[in-house]
Order: sequence, then structure tokens, then C-alpha cells
Amino acid sequence: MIRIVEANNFSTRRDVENGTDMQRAAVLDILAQVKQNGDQAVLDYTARFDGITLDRMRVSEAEFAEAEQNISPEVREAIEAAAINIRDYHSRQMRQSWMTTKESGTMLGQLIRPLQRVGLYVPGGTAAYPSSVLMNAIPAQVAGVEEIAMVTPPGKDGKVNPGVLVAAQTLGVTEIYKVGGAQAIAALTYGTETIKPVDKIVGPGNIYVALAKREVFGLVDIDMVAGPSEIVVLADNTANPGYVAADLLSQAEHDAMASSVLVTPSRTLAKAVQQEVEKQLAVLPRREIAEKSIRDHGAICIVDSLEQGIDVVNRLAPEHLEVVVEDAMEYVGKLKNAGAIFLGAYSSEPVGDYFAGPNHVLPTNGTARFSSPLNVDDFLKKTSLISYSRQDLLANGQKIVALARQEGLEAHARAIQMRLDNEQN
Ligand code: HSO
Ligand code: ZN
Repeated sequence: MIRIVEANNFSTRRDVENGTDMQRAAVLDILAQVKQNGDQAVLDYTARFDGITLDRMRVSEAEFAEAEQNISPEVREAIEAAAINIRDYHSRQMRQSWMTTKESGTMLGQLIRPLQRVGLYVPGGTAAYPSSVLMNAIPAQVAGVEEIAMVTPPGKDGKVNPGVLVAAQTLGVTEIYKVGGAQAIAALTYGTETIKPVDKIVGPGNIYVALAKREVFGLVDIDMVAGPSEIVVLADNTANPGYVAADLLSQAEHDAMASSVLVTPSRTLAKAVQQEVEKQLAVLPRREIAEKSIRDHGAICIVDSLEQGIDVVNRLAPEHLEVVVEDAMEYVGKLKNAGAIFLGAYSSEPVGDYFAGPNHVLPTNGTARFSSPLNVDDFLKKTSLISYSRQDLLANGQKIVALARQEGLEAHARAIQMRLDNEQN
């Protein structure tokens, strides 16, 4: 049963999984082995952890064709339509290089360049989501990343989730390797005979993948290390309890650690949603997971007013926030911390997970206080551009010399002074 709590001090924060000492040691070992022994180490770990001896890591044309056969035309069309929406949304995030010219003749600017090569991790098993392939790869493509290499663990039969392959193929991502776990992160970081190293690794994974990503950060860039899913629904008595319960359960079914919370000033709605959650849970295929999540991390939080509800929401800083109140737009200005905000009865959270266009890779566990959804900027880097004019160097040179000497860096000072002496006589 989902518990009803009062607003004071209510929190959904969960401890970040840091892994055990044994898990960390195992990851360090795998990273070292792959760095040293390349493909052979990767294949050995794949045999050991995934239970399959591969003679080829890269997914072949024949495998793409087979995947195609296993996906209905309806799903294929849905993948294509979603991809169009996601590309359209992310295209609006693209930035341009810029340059500014001063009267003195100085030119300053910022070059915007895509990363050259990105690695995309896609989990195996039941968390192999074609939608996540779209959400991770499309912003990279919009940024102009030329090479996207995907890695994903094979099943015991040596195959990869057909939906994942079809989603990748729809985007033109064809460099896919059947490698998972920390060994995949190692291969992408150090490179092997088969897999070229990348500049950045994105995508979710299990604890071994998360630990490996944290370990290689600095050698390569990584995206955020995302935690379990969360949803907060802020609703008043105009909300449909069936819809609210269904949306809470949509995130609860992801993970026993997922958190689903209703914040409302209406006790009538609270009671009705509590009953609806029970009713809908009873007939959910992933009931076991959802039930645990609702029991351990779910809540209905009663507030005195919507104003107080907004304070609670800002404190929780949820990954997903649904606002189901009369005139939802009116409250947007006051909502400070959330990964994605869904307004009104028709903006059900799965609309955003799959289709509307915004990214579903979002900050979790309160990190929406300081971080953002995955976006095109995550695949761009900037380079500063300086073309200083003679006039500006003569006018400002002494100031630069003064700053350099104050820091005790005489070679810096002389590089400037030499030019001043030379140009001024
Ligand atoms: N809600 C998840 C993303 C997802 N949902 C993928 C369905 N498929 C992110 O929090
Ligand atoms: Zn979801």
C-alpha cells in the first residue's frame, strides 16, 4: 500500500550506490586486463560473464536483417516517428560558433566543435530499451558527432535485443559490438584491436558499468551516472485519480528502487489515488518490482496548499514532475528544480519517455538542483579564439606585464615586454 505522509521533512533521497569493495576491485582488474590484452581479454570476459564464446564481436549485416524480421511494422513506424520528434526537438539546442570584432582590430570568438567519436552503452536483458538508443544517439548526431560506436552485452544465444538493433539502424548507427559490462567500458576507453577508443561514453548500465565509467572519467568524458527513475505528481482535486495512479506506476515498474510520489492538498484525491494504485498494481505484469518500489519508495504527501506543494517539489528536485492542477501553466514560474516538467492531464510521463521529443535521460536523486537533461551540448566542445591587434597589445601590454609580475612569472611578463619594446621605438 502506498503510504500517506505529511509534508514536513519528507524526502525521497536514496543513498548513491557506490558498490562493494569487491565490486570495485573486480572492475579495476577488468580495466587493467583489457588495457593490456585487448580483444582476447574482452572475449574471455564475455565468455565468463555472458556465457557465450563469440568469434566476432561486431554485429553483422545478417544480424541486422534478422532483427528487422523480429520487429513488427507497427513498432518500426513508431520508432521512426519518435526519432523525428526527438531530432526536431534537439535541433533547436544546436549552437553556432561566434566571433566578435572590436574597433581596435581585435577579434575574439568561440569555436563550437562536435566530439569526434562517442561510445554508447546499451544494457542487456529487460533494460535493453530501443527508446534509450534514440535518446542517447540523436543528440550526438545533431551535434555533428561523426562516429558513434554502440556496445551491448549479448544474450547466452549470442544475440542482441532486436528492438535495439532496429532503433540503431533507423538512425544509421551500424558500428555495434556485442560487449557489455566493465569490459565494454574498458574497450571504449583504451581501444582494442577491434574497437577504436572513443572520446566520451554515454548510456546507463549496471553497477559494474557505473563503477567502470567513474574510474575512466578523465581519460574519456562520461555522461551523468543516472540513478533509479523518479516521478512526482503535483495535483489538486481536479486530477483524475486513475490517471495519477497509472503515471505513478509507470515509473515504479522500472526498478524496485524507483520512487513515485503524489503531492496534493486534497485528502479526497489522496484516498482515491491510494485505492487506484492498489487496484492497478494487482493486474500489472511487473507487479513484483512495482509493488516493492511503491512500498519502499512511494508516498502520497499531503500539503496545506499548492504553494506548500511547490516548496516540497523544489526540495525533492525530481527527475520527472507532472503538474495536474487547474491552470498548470500559472505555476511554471515557481517550479525551480526538476529534470522534466509535464503539464496537464494529457502530458502523461510515458509521452516524454518515448515520443514528445525532449530527452528521457534526466538528472535523478535531487541532482536536478544543478544538472540538466542529456542534450546536444553534451556532445559539443568549445575552443576559444583570440586574434589580438597591435593597437590593443600596445594599449594593454603594461597591464598584462603587471599581472604577470605580481604572480612571479617573469617569462610571461617578458613575452609581452619584448613586443612593447620592439614596437614602441
Ligand atoms: N523513464 C526512464 C526512461 C524510459 N522509460 C525508457 C521507458 N523506457 C527514465 O527515467
Ligand atoms: Zn520510463
